[in-house]
Amino acid sequence: MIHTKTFIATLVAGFALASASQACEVTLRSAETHPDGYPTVVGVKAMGKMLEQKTNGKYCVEVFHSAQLGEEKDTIEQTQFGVIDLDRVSLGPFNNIIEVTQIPSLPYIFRSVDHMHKVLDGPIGQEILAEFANHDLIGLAFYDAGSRSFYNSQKPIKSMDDLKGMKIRVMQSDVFVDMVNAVGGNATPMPYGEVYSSIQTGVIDGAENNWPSYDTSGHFEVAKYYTLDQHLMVPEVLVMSKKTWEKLSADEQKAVMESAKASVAAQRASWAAKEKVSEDKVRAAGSQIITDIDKGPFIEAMKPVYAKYVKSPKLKSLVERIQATK
Ligand code: GTR
Repeated sequence: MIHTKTFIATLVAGFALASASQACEVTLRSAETHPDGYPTVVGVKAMGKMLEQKTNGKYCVEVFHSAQLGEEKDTIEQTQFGVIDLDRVSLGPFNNIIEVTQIPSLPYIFRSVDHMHKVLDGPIGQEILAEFANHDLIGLAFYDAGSRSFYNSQKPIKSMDDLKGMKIRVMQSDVFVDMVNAVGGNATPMPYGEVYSSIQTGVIDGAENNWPSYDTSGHFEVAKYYTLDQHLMVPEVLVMSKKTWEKLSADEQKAVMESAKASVAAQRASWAAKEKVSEDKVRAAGSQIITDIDKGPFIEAMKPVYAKYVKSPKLKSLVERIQATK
């Protein structure tokens, strides 16, 4: 939190054209790996605007996009310590910290985007968000991230055989390491910001992500074979540091929660539009998109991953409840 000195605030408030974030009393710092304009940035900015209105200009949010505050794993720690107020991250980097986040991160757990929305917008989503409180964080809302598919610099992947021995970057999560190894690849966990140069220099052969990330990271420039196997649908999550949360009054906490929930619509709309724009862009740039792929063997190969991660009665029942959600 940054408390702007009163005299500066008064001065700035006097300018009709002063931006909202300059005029507010307390600026909450939000970490973000993607560049400005990315749907998650749109979502968090919408949240900040609503919060500012609800608190009559007391609180605003500044998004430090493009990994200005560091890679996701590090920003999570800093948010736990209270150095960062808000963090928009994929659920993936939480997998090794908060066990329950492994479940919505399992391959092929969601049948469709609609199914994922039904699960996350209902009691299951709330239960998962509530778990963050045991880890110095407050889970505020889930955002969309479409589905992730494999891409590489070497050759078109049409079957699991083609993946054999290929070095594929995954997020820093054991679930994803096991997932890639289960389909015959050689999983290499690393931060997002290192992927471009690692593909370029041949340290890895490829990675996996959704259309907008494949586009805005520039990975399509160095890995032009994109196989639409859609093995993951990992939601994004917006969290607040518990340290920041505890400094707020009950009314202010309510305003934060309501603003975060309300920003989901803006993020989803931005996401749907961006997915199409990014897909068109990478196709036009010469990416080869492999769509004639049989997902059956990939789904089958994930069984040991489920067996390894879905062990306790609690997690088993969670998987069953997700699958039973219509
Ligand atoms: C993106 C996600 C980011 C980051 C990235 C990654 O789809 O939006 O938060 O997790 O994937 O692969 O590291």
